[in-house]
Amino acid sequence: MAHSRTAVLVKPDGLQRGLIGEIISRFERKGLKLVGLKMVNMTDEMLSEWYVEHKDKSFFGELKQFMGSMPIVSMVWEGVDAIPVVRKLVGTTLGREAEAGSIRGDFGMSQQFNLIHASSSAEDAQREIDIVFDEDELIQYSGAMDGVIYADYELK
Ligand code: FUP
Repeated sequence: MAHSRTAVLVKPDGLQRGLIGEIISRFERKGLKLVGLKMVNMTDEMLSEWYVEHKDKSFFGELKQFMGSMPIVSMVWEGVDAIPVVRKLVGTTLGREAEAGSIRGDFGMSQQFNLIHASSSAEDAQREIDIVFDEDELIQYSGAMDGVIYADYELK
């Protein structure tokens, strides 16, 4: 099982709520590996590409305005099945219905102010990573704990 990568953004509300450490900590303790991290002011152009699937929706403009209003913290996490694993830790879109124990379920009430974004497919992950990160900003290193997080056959 090859490791895959997923993109995470802590949105302006997550930054203002002081949840950066909490969110990083949840992914770390799960066993995911951080391979990219930076703070970014998302431009309208970046956000139009990021949310291209929503470009015809009524909330598109408002969503971009919110996401561009303050810095976001962008991350790339790596692990076996990283995309669905991170989606599960993040929880469903509407905070007040999201599962208790998930990030949105534990900290959010809103649909738009739902604290965090996580890639939903391999294609989205690659596209989203490319919007925010240059290739040399993604750091390759061996995870010292891989041998206790995964069995050997899971790393092949
Ligand atoms: P998710 O994959 O859970 O982040 O959610 P979606 O792709 O369905 O939605 C993308 C973003 O649009 C979410 F952060 C919430 C936001 N949104 C609105 O702001 N208004 C809406 O009516 C629906 C979604």
